[in-house]
Amino acid sequence: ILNNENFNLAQGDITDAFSVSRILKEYVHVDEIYNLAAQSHVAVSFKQPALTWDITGKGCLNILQSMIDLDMLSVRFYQASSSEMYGKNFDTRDSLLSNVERYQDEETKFLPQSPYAIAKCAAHYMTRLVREGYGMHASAGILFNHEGPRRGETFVTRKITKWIGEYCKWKQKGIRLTPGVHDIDFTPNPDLIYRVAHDEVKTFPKLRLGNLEAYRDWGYAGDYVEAMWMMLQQESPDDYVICTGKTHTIREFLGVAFSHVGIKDWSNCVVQDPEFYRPAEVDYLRGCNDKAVDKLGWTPKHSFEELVRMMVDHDVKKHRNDNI
Ligand code: G4F
Repeated sequence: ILNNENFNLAQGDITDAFSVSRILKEYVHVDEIYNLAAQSHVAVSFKQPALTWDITGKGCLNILQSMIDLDMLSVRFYQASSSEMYGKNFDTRDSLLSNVERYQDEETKFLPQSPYAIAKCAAHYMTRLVREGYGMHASAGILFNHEGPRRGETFVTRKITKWIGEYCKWKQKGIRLTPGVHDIDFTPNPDLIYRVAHDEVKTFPKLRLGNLEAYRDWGYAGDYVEAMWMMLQQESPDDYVICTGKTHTIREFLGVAFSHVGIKDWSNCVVQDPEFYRPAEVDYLRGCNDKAVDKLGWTPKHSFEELVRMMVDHDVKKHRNDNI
């Protein structure tokens, strides 16, 4: 994208209202503004709540207030809202045990469970306010988890696929596997995977994760970006849930990812570590995309299994090519 002659990178800081306003002054005649700026890691938001608030919450205010002050009321605006805003809305047990299928949609109440989600709620309501108060074409996409090979390496999906890529590379490293790891005559460290070849013992750190029971409605990021653009092409602004309508646990993600590289039982590869549990968890996310399908004509094009395999394939290939 940096080589595209139509692409301009302007340097600024979303938390600094003067900086935002200075940049927007140079671009008052643009057609559309998309705000995807965030400290978007939920676990990090518990450790850096004020920073998260400044970027994720106040950042949106800084853009919208600058647009009002600069009389940019006819510029279309997109806010990246998040399914994290639903928070504690459904209890997993309720959702699974009740006979009725349960989904979150545009009418579902927000019960945010993290500083990140609270900041996203503030930005969401600010977007609605400028739409209703100033007549701006401001829309919010309530996006459920969207993933792909470009996902940051500390989010659970990419953390898993990156580990698999590194592990496959390690396994390939030319050591002939000797059957019977049990023959090792010392107590193995349960945090490590061992391989023995002749007299040589090789180790690899296991994948350390937190809660494996949470449900997420995971889709492919590329499909979701298309939905963002479609929202701003509508005659009227509105809020839309963007999701697949299907939900899976982290455990299920692990199952599909590991079996794609031929590992049926992944239990010896993963360690559950309290460090990766959060002070408050969002147990169950499953969206209803009826409104986006009906009004935007949008549908997700990639299934959960395709998404997982795409990410695993990317990381296996990446690490095979890297000289690690
Ligand atoms: O991948 P995650 O960190 O994503 P999370 O918290 O659902 O948030 C993502 O999706 C939101 C949309 O709903 C976005 F708004 C947000 O910006 C971000 O993109 O965690 C997913 C689940 C959680 O339940 C977490 O507790 O995975 C669980 N998990 C288990 N072990 C882990 C880990 N999460 C991370 N990041 N790292 C772990 O080791």
